[in-house]
Amino acid sequence: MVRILSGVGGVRSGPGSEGPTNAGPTNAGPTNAGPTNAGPTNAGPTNAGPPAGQEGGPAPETVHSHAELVALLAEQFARADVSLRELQARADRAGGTRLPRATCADMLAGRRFPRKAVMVAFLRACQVPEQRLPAWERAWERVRLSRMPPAAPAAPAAPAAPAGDARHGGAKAGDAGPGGVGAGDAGPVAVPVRKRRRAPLLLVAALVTVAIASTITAVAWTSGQNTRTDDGRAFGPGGSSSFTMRIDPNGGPVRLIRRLDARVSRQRAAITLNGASAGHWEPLPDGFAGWADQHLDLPPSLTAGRGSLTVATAFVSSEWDFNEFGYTVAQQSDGTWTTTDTLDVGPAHTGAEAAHGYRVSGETFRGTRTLDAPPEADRRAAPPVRYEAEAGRVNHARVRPGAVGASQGTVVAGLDHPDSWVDLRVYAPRTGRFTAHVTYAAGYGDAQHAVTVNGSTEFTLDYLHHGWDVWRQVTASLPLTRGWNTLRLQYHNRWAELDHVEIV
Ligand SMILES: [Ca+2]
Ligand SMILES: [Ca+2]
Repeated sequence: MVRILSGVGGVRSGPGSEGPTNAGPTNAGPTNAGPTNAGPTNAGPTNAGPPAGQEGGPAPETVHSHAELVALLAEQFARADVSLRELQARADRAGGTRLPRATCADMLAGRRFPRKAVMVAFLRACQVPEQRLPAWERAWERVRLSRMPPAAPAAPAAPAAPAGDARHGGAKAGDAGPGGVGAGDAGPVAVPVRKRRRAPLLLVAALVTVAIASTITAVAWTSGQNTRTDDGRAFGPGGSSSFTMRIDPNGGPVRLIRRLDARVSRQRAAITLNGASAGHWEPLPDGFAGWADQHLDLPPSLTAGRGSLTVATAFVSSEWDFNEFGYTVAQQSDGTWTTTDTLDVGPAHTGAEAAHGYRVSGETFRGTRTLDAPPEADRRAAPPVRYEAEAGRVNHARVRPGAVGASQGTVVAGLDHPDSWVDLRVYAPRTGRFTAHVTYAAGYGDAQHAVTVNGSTEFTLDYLHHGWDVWRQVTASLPLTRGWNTLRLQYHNRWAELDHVEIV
């Protein structure tokens, strides 16, 4: 199923049109929850021991196993008496290896064997003196060696798990991906050691990897009972990705669908199509776990008549990073949705990536995840196409970002003059009457817009007063001709802001 971000709700007595004299954008800005101010406060253990490295501090010289290393790292963390968020911020300020909270949490919980650089960055952020670091590095190397596959068949030591198999606490060095939900809050707890189970699980993981690698298209799910396995990538602050997808220049609206690991919350990224701004991947509502298929209807002005789209995605904010496991482009034509192109993102699909010119920078994760499956997609019940007002042609009005509760956080405001209007290109699979749902806010009494379809004025649309930033839907019946139509919403009486229109 394709998830839609709610475009309705969010009551606020904030900025908005205050009538015809509404001047100047009281732009509150998008509600970006940046990595440094997001998420629950992680107080961490409040063990106030002596500063790291002083007498009685952890002694890495005694470490010979992963469990011992984890216990000592946890002790160090307790002594530092800071949150994972603060550690991450310190590492960011230091400018070296990044220290995402989820990675730290996984390391401290023993779910992952860290990269050496991550461990050192962690210790530095805990203010362990530089002269103590070599002892920690030697400890790390001893543990790493103990985890290598045995040279002799008799030795029962457990090898490292294969890349990215997060289920098993398997830890490929360098696999610094996001942890599970709440991973950022995971305290330094007991270390699960699962040597006995590892061998059969390894086999399963290997089979999964083979299955993925041998699949060419994006429909590369390997599924358990209620789980799916997919490979993907993620990027962090300053990072971005781009790829090119085929579309039908003569087709209808284009929908971009992204498969993501929704356990990482508050992912937001800016999208451009062939260099032109096309909106955002907005954070999913809270409560998502596992896989999600998020979709975005692309502005028709940027897709109509084109045979391909170069999609660039730039990190804006997230609890941790922005992940992408696959993209699908669906296009509506004559009432049916067709998949015009798919891109299976991930290290097991470098061929598909190359074929789409896929590039990523600022990568924070590459690997495989096994998560709860999303609800089954149902193309017959695909959500209606959403046409954002702000993506239309705006005359004598302005685009207002920072509109709380609005779809894409952006609306058209200042539709205050006789020549203030928004033109939207809307698609009809056949000639006939269609229902338009217009989402608006009116905060200065009931308002009206004149509705024009393909240059012919049809009627006035009434917007009942509910207050600014209270997004409500009003319904209208429109006569549309097969293909693209121009819908104009024009100032008529009093003042309303426009968020988006859906045609059903
Ligand atoms: Ca993938
Ligand atoms: Ca909008």
